Amino acid sequence: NIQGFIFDLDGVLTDTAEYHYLGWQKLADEENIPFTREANEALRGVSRRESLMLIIGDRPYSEAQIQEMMERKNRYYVELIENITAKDLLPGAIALLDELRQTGMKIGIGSASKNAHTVIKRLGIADKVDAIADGYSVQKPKPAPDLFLYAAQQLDLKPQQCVVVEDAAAGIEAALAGGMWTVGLGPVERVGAAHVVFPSLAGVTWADLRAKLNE
Ligand code: B16
Ligand code: MG
Repeated sequence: NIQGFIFDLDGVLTDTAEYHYLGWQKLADEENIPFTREANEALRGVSRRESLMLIIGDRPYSEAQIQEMMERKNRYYVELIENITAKDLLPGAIALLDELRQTGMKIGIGSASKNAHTVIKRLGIADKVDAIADGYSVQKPKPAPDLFLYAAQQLDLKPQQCVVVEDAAAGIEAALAGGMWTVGLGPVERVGAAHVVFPSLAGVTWADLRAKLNE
């Protein structure tokens, strides 16, 4: 039976994708690499290095240059997320978090971001979260199950006792590989592999989830 929820951060509780986009766009412009808002969609839930690799393609950059570009983009990003407040929580996020806590569920965060702690603090939800797995927690990024398994371990739960809420295909894949229940947010073309799919968290209650997960 379900005893905990692990939430992805970007695209589920808040929308930092826009800030990631602005950071990557500035870097790409400086490097004269074509990049668009549409291209940024493919970077959802993808690690920082993997994102850069997708942007630079087969351009011959050295490892030192790659490191420098990752740091540069992160400086732009960190500057942008300084302005995040509770207003940046996505619709339905706080209501579901609070309801789940009231039913006694443990709450974890499973984010690929190395800035997850900062974002969680700025959103004002640090005291609603029992464990955070972030970009520093494990080596292998999603779609490997490692990040979510780490979060479950931190919550002291077995994978099959956890529900992962994700907006990225790689995140759903990771959670399924880890043996967890999955809730996909967004279009079926992206998160259709999940046990349950909703357009967003707006209006989603524990009763809805329990019914659909056959608890
Ligand atoms: P950072 P999530 C992911 O967050 C973002 O969706 C992705 O765009 C970003 O590249 C990745 O975190 C790494 O973030 O550069 O801050 O370490 O969806 O896993 O919460
Ligand atoms: Mg995400």
